[in-house]
Amino acid sequence: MKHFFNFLIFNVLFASCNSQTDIKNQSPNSESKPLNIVYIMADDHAYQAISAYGSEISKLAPTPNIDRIAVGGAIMNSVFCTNSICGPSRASILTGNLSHVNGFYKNVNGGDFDGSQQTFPKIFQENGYQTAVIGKWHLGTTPTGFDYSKVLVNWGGQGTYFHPQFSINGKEKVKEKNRHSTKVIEDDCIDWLSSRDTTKPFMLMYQFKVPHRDWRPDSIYHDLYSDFDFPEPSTFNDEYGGRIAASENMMEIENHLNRRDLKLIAPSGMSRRDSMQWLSYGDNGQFWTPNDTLQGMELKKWKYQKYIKDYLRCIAGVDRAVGTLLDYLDSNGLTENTVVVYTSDQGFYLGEHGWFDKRWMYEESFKMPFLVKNPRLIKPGTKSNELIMNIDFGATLLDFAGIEVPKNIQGKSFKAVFENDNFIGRDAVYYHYYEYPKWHKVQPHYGIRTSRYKLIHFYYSLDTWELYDLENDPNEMNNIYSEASKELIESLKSRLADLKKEYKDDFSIEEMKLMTDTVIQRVYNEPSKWKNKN
Ligand code: SGN
Ligand code: CA
Repeated sequence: MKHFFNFLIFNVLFASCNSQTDIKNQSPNSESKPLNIVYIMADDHAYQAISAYGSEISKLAPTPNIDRIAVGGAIMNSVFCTNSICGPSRASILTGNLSHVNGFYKNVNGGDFDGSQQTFPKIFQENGYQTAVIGKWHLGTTPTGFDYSKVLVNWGGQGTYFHPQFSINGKEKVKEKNRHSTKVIEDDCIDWLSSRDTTKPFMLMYQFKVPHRDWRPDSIYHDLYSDFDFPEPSTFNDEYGGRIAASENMMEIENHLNRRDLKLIAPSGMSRRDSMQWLSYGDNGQFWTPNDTLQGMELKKWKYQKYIKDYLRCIAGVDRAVGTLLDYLDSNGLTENTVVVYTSDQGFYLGEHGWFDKRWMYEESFKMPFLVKNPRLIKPGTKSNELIMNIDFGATLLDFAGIEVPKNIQGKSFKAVFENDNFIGRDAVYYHYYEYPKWHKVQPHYGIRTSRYKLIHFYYSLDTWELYDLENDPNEMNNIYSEASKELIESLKSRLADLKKEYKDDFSIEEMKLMTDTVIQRVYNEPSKWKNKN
């Protein structure tokens, strides 16, 4: 217990010493024009749904504009999230620190992000950059470190696809009446870029709500992909043998998609409360079928097609919006001196293991898509398998811009990957997920992944280890923990212990369970004074 509260004190000290960092006014670099940054992030965009990554479904639903970033720059194949849910990933990206250090480690009962901490946008701002964040934020507190913010605030900070509500600079609230959320964010970004102070460089965070559950595309995409079906992934009918934690999940396409997800319409005449209940039927595994003849495997396949098509239709909107931005940079002479990143707050399941959602340290939700263009540095068509974590993003962007990277963050710049063919980076990445049981009943776990192996410990109401050989079993269907050599397990456990120490995450199991159980109220989300106003 004492140790757990030490962790809170540690954060406070950390935050106050961070604010002392003085890295003012280093010149952006030797080139005549300063380097701008556009950081684009979607919500729950799986790498399998970006055609640059080459999956079968992405061949049928390509993303030509997002791919332009990879063509003109680099595609990173081994970028990992350190806690695969929305707020925690965003907090780690902003601070360069793991969840237990920045304090935002759960979405549910996890409180609000402490915006007084050092973040990479603040450092850009202190170095003369104009900074803005537009779109999804989902951290409760008003964004800090930005000259301009316009972020989604309704539906618990998730925002909605239609009639989304935004807060501008934490003061003014606006509700969109007509446009789909992607279109609003797309237009707002171009408006901000067009009206910016052109005497200063800029750092813009362009963050979409899509393709988050419940996957509602703009009506202009309703007919897309309606004349064919997408193939199901090879692990679609996984039965979770040898993986107890996975077998307890509540995120199966077959059993946990609700009526709202599949766009059923509640019977007319119901009260709002009853219709909400009717629509969320299925969340807890309640059986339903849209018509009595659709049953069994046919029903599961039907659900998958509904899900994947709406998901990919949402992506079509993002791809368009990325194209709009890239075209704007081209036609305003900005392409050569602007870094463009495309990523997602975490990965996502598109039917692999029979799932939707994220959270697990298994590849599809652990791995983040990451495409980056920096015309001054990165050779077009670069491919990298370097092991990167989301805590590295801010450091790398600062480093690209020639701004000193603070020493007191856990992330590291990976700029050298693009400069030096012999660069030796990390030998392993670290992961820790805490939220339980809501949503989707994923047991808290931590682990280590090297380029070949992955070792996971589920510790909350289980005590089980899993080990995967990613070279021979890339789909992680075969937990080899009980049959692997003692030497292999010992060497991975010893490296994992080193990482826990290095990242100051060496709490006892009891303390970690307490972190899961601790209820930290949200204070800032949807201030009550807004609730009844339009
Ligand atoms: C909502 C979703 C969950 C999802 C979480 C977290 N349910 O609660 O399915 O896992 O968000 O997503 S919903 O029925 O309300 O859509 S995250 O991206 O914010 O982490
Ligand atoms: Ca997310």
